[in-house]
Amino acid sequence: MRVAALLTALGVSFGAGVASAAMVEVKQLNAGQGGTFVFEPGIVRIGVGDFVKFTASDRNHQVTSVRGGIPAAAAAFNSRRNEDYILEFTVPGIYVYECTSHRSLGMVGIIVVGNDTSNLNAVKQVDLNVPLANQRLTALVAQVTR
Ligand SMILES: [Cu+2]
Repeated sequence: MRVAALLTALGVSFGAGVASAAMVEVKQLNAGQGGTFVFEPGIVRIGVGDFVKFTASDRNHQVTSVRGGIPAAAAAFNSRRNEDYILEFTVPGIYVYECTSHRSLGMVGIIVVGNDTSNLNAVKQVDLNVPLANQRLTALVAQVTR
């Protein structure tokens, strides 16, 4: 996975007839357009097999998938603090993730893969146990089907 991501970053193609994967950047920020302690953009839409690069733009953040907030067939993920994190998304569906350190400050985000919203009802059941985080998540979920 990491080798493939690196090759993609270097612009290496994987051979004739294979569509090249895209890489979308999400910044981990102390402050952005959506307020303080945000991922920006808060919601991104990618194709199956595309990559997201979660850039450690500001310090002391990381990325963790939220239990019950990702497709059943998808693997949970967890990055280290202060590191750029590149992840390939091969299972279609909605992915809710957070910065665990700043969940209480509402630092959550959503990735929609393959325009698949089949786990939308499960995502709507996610409870982050913090009002601000739930408020921001609800606002992002409302954008999923737009
Ligand atoms: Cu954080």
